[in-house]
Amino acid sequence: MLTIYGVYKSRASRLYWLVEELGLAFHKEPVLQARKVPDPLAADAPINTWTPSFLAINPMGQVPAIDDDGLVLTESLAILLYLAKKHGGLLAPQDLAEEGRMLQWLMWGATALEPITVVVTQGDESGEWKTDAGKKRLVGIGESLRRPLSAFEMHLAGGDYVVGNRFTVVDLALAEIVRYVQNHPELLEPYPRVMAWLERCQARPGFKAMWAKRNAE
Ligand SMILES: N[C@@H](CCC(=O)N[C@@H](CS)C(=O)NCC(=O)O)C(=O)O
Repeated sequence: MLTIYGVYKSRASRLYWLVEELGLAFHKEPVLQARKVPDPLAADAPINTWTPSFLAINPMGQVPAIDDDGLVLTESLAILLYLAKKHGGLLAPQDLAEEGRMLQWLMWGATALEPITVVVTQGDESGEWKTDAGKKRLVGIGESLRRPLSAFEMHLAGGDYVVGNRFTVVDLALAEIVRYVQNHPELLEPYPRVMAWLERCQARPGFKAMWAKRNAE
């Protein structure tokens, strides 16, 4: 049995999208981020990223994590590639060259893009972007996005999807990372291909099913 640790409103959303795409049965362990729990170590606190039983699964104290018939994995992007490869089909790499390209883009997502886009969601949550200082900082974030998103825009001139001219697990992963800035259209407007690609990815029934469950959480 596949157990997914993490709530929909976390990076676990990318795994919940993938299981919709693959039609996989799974058990959800709704581990909350500790910052969302008033007293995360209280005896009656809901299971969260500081709960000792969860720290035994991921000593980093972060979601998502999975337990797949005893194989415990952390790091959402690694889990996505693992599950896609395990269950096969066109979401997964079809040969070593495709796997190399997928790894390249997943690493790019984790290192060049997500550290910037995640800051935007944090500011959304804290209300920082409504302040004058926050508005200025957001402009700076737009400038930091120029290099990775221009490169991505250029890549998408070669096709509708990132690897292999079809929707794959890499599109799913990157779409979730780009989604973090979607509340701020001015950050994406300079990149029309990226915007159209994101729309294509989010038009999929798998995304819509995940999103409906996320909104209901
Ligand atoms: N690189 C990790 C990052 C995981 C991560 O930062 N998860 C956040 C939720 S989106 C978390 O668990 N935060 C809780 C905390 O830091 O206490 C991954 O992609 O899985």
